[in-house]
Amino acid sequence: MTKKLSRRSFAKIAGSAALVSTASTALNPFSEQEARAETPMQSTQAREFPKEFLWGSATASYQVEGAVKEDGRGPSIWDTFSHTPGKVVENATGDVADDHYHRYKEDVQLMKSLGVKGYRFSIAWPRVFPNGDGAPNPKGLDFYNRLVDELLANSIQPFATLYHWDLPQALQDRVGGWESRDTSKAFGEYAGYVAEGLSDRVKHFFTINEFGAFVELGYRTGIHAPGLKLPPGRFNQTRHHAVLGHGLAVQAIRAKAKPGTKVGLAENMAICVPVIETTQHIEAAERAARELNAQYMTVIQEGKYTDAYLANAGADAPKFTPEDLKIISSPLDFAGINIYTPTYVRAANTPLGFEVVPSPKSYPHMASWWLNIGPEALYWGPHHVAKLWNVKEIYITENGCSSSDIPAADGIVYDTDRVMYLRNYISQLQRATADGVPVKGYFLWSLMDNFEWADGYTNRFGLHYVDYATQKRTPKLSASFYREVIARNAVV
Ligand code: PNW
Repeated sequence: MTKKLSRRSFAKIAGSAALVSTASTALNPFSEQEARAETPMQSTQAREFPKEFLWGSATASYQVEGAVKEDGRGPSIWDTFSHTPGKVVENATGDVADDHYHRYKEDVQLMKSLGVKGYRFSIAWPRVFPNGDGAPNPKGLDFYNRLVDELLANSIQPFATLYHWDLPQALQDRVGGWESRDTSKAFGEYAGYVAEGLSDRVKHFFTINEFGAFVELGYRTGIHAPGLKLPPGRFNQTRHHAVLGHGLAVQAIRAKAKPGTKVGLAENMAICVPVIETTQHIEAAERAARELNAQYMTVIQEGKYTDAYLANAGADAPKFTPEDLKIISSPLDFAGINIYTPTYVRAANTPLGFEVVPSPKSYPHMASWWLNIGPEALYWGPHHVAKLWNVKEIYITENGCSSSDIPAADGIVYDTDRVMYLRNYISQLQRATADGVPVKGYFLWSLMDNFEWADGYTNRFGLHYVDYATQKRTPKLSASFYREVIARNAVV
């Protein structure tokens, strides 16, 4: 029901604002029932999400689980990489991380108190196949059985990612990891095995998380595991094996999972934002979205590499067969996109009709140097995917940010910058759904602070602050904000 802001309630709000500086420690940001009743609803109502919109949160195995030697788990390339001095800030490792392996029940309660209806987690391949292929380790899948049961008992839908970068070290050693088609094949087999075991309860699987990050950072710049800097030909072939692995996994899941199981991916496409919203620049941004994602999303959706990609790569282009392209473009049920940051595009008189506009030095970013703030990314990302490839079901599989979180005297992190970031991004997502773009859900990265890859524990992305010495989780201000968004199904 619409509730106008009466003069009396306005006076009350203005009055309490004046009190904030002296009374702030007495205000409990987590008892917001009263505040909710007092808030003007008119504008909020106009900013509602579709009725069945699924609000969720996300994590990934190596970033939260710890317990790296337990119950028969084999080593992954991230164990090796993080234990190599100088690779990760402060030589941090995921040996313990958030100890989620033992504390998952407590973590499900954190989700419950946020009100999320979906949890995106990833399965550690080396827990299930310690050697990458061959004999499975039943105790590995048991952990995910327990987690899934706990989620369902708390009315939270499990969304499982099969590869969030923790490749079994055995595959890296034996065949060179994703440099080899053998890894693509092994990934398919592993995916089928997991789907067979979990699809009676898990209805959504993501094959691979962020081709655009793990291949580029792991095999070209060497910033991530396995830390390689391959020359262009071998690098393009590695990209090809990653999308081939995705396609083989889709086929294996279709073959082994219960009917009705849905399959997609979680890709951090370049999100092409028109510099100004005119037809000219919007069309340029659409062309750019196809070309800048040619190696991953475009070939997966269209079953062919773009002419420009192949021509530019020349002799370094990947070697592939028509059969490969068929596998890679196996039909999907939905597309997941991870969205953090915009790529600004303008129309230009170039062969492809667009140009990427570099960011000025003063461009604002969050705590991670790469995390430029551009809320419209959450509008244009889904818009391009729906328009270019006629995708009917889209999930935002990650969105969130790092901030330099420090608990205040009362123990709470007042992360107003994260709230600012989320409010602006979620507003643009609402704009997309209001336009009829079929976005079905949103998973906030991340449920809690965790191992941020090469940045170790220095960059925090969580809605919950984790004290790594005690493993205590404390909700930040942004957790309260997100709970409000979920409760009202609207931007607040
Ligand atoms: C994603 N970049 O990684 C991953 O899926 C998560 O595991 C990660 O914690 C999260 O985003 C935050 O970083 C990225 O350099 C890593 O542009 C690096 C980049 C983008 C995404």
